[in-house]
Amino acid sequence: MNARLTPAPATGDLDAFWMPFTANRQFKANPRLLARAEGMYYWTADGREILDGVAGLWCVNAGHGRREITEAVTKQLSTMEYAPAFQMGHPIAFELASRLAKIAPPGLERIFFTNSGSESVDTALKIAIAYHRARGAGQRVRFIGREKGYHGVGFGGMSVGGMVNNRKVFGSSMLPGVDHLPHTLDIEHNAFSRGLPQWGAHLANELERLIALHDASTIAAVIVEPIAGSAGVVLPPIGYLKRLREICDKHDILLIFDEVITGFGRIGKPFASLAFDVTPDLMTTAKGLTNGAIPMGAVFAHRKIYDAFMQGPENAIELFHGYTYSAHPVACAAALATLEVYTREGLLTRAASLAPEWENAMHSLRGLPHVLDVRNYGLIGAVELEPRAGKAGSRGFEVFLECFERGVMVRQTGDTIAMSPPLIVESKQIARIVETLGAVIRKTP
Ligand code: PXG
Repeated sequence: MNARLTPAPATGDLDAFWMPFTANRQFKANPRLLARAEGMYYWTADGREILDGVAGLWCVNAGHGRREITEAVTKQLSTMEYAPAFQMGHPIAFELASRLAKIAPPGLERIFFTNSGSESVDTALKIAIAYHRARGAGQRVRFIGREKGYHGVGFGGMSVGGMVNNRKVFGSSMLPGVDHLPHTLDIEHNAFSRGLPQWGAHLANELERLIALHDASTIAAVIVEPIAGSAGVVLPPIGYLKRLREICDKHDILLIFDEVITGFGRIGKPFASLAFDVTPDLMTTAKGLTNGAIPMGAVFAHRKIYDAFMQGPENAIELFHGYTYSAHPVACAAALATLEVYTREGLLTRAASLAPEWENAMHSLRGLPHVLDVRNYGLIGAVELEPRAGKAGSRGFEVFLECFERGVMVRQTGDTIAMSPPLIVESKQIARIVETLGAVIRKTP
């Protein structure tokens, strides 16, 4: 491995931290330690500058070290560090929910707070089941997810998700009654599409087949990412999401969009459902909600869903669900400050104006050795490399490591390199990300 990677800190001991989604032994032998961040950059523990091509993990949409967010968090910590949200309230939780409702897709004006994308997904699944029950359709308990989907790591999200490594070990512990749509990645038909692929809208019709198999009366909801991120960027073919919406409407099935990655400006509108003009019934978010500064998620529910719960005696708790840290005041303060920054700097729509430049830069990588596909939308991009025989993922990992060595952080999933820079990215930084990646791909055998 590479000897120049960031050395361990003076305190030395990396053993105790069981790292998430990481090859622990490999990492601890050659750690990559980030110590500071500002704007578009990280600095490693040994002082090297790293251009952030992934917004942390798709979350730092306004760039690092935003003073307004830090100040709001500091102020809230010194005013009231915690307040419960069960049978109690605090003002900024309501203020934040109202602000979010104003930028929400049409009708999705009721906001349930969580602490992560995984919690948002499991919350949305529970709301879907409870909603049908509240309407007298308690037999609607099945979910339809999609192959290559990623909906976090809770038992619900894992079950509706479709990434084999996240599932295979936990087989018998999954939710029963889950089925999966086919994914929409088809390199044979769609390689090097610019923006949304033309081919594949008909794949949404597979939903009719699953409905015919299980009967609509047993299905609570369909959950998909408008654009799948974790699986290496999978785009919806033109017309696909609209078709899913039509089929769900026809059969009274709820449609859940998981916008943990696409939410908060990533593709040039506040949410993908606005960009694609398809409105789900429930929308899960996290990440960009607080610019990654404090953990927080939010489920946006259509008013009709909330209203269905507001029946029965007024002193009855309508939904037996919530977290100690739902609407944590410090997270609410971070989110409010984040929304201020997004609004003032036009970041929720900035990706739309950068998209053509981003697309051209990404597609300049077409024709390099081992490049099978380039995909892009908004400020999301991916380059799929040919796997080495018998060593899937090794080429992707080497490319990721060498980019880091050259001062650019990208994200690797198998042999796909994904990018999603902070929405403040400038032209010269787009050029640097893509030139570095190109140079590394050229020299990686
Ligand atoms: N849904 C979607 C669509 C996500 O992308 C989650 C749920 C779960 O969120 P939490 O906050 O529980 O992690 C995610 C998370 C990657 C990568 O490399 C993506 C995520 C997380 C870490 C890495 O693509 N997405």
